[in-house]
Amino acid sequence: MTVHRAWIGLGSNLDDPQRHVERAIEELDRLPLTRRRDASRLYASRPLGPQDQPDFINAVVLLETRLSPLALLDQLQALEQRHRRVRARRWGPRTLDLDLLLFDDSILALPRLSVPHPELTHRAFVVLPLLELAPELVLPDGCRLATATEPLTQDDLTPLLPRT
Ligand code: ROI
Repeated sequence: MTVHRAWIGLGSNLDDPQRHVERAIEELDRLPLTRRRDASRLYASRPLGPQDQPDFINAVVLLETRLSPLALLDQLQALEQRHRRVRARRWGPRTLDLDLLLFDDSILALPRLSVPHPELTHRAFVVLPLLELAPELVLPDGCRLATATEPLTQDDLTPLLPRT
């Protein structure tokens, strides 16, 4: 079975979000047939969408996995459920969001899963942690992430102090 590289975006803005994200980063290393290869710093970010909700904590993780994209998606959704994911409304607050951003150079448009993540290049809280880990990252369409993104402002994104 081949080893795949999967990039995961993490986000939380409820119920001690830093703890949710830190625990999820550890738990991603324990998924079946999967190893965590790298993790970005944690970033505090202003909410995209409705502003009447707490700031988010965001991070990005690189996994090596022998799971298929849909098997990995199942694992990510189960992990979200173990954090008792609450998602009261669309674009509203949540305890843990795990997005499959990239899977090798795959381009997938399945009913349950679009890869690359359709919002990938529009979201500073995804792009900047990704570029922290992989400044030279090339997207499946052959474009470098660093140049594919719209002008993104770092203003709404603050790295937290390194975890000890
Ligand atoms: N805003 C930020 N800053 N970070 C997120 O992870 C995030 N996730 C979401 C919405 C509600 C769109 N806004 C977000 O799902």
